[in-house]
Amino acid sequence: MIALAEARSNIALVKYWGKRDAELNLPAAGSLSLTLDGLVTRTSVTPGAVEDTFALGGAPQDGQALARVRRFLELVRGPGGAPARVESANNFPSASGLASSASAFAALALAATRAYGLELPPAGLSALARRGSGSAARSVYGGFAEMLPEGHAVPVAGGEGWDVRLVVAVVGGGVAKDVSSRSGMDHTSATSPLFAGFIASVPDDLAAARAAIAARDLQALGEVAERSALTMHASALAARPAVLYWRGATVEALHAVRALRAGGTAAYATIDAGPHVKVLCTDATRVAAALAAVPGVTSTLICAPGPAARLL
Ligand code: 2P0
Repeated sequence: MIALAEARSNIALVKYWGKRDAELNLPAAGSLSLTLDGLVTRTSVTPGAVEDTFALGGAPQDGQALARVRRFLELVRGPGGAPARVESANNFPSASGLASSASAFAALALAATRAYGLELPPAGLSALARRGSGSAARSVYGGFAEMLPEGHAVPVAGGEGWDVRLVVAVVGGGVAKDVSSRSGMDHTSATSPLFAGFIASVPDDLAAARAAIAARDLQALGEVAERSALTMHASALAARPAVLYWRGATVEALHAVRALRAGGTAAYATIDAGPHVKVLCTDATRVAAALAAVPGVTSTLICAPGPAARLL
């Protein structure tokens, strides 16, 4: 059976950074995210091939990319299951800090389970997606989702229909980053004297984010998001040697966000394992214009909350 699924990327407002079990890909702490419309991966899985193949955006993949997809398929089909052809396409740049592994493994989990005749409840699908990529566990759901330290995500109550926006300021044209989030977080947890401080900050930030979503309090949620991202990056910057994802324009965009707030516009920044700055707000037009004026910001993208992963 051929199965086609799509999933959207998500951006964490309380960050995931570090694992407690690399083999099972279990996170060291929880995290909380917003799934985004407009950042979509669409993936088909067709069992019955001679060997596993994986094409991304029409380009055949080998090496690590193919091996990662094959290991994931083996989790779904078990030993002796038929190889499959996997075809995937993103409508946004891969490996650039726009969380393509989140949408990729959420879409693959859904397509692969269906292609091999399995139907998992959302928590099971989320736990499976986590084996591919931790952040993918959250993209199984639409809107706000919380990753539990146990290893699967759950929806966060109260955020349904809340009209927030996330404005992405793309820094440096979306070129591939040189340190993957996986190696960046592993190196941070292994060497940074500030990593324990980041992990200790997560439970309170999760509680504050949940309360802010329930109250639809953008300022409270934004303040949590900004401090969680900066605490995560502080831990990475203190790794030995440092993990530095920022470019000059990243810092200038942070200043632009502060200037927006000083001028009365609600805007709060988060940054992932790349140079881009993502800004939580409601007045997306004003925020995007301010970010577009920052030298080194090459484009902006306005994202609304997006729906759950789904079969097509
Ligand atoms: C997050 N990031 O919470 C954090 C913040 C990047 C910065 O989740 O090793 O690609 O595949 O589980 O999911 C990116 O990490 O890592 C990520 P793996 P993943 O969104």
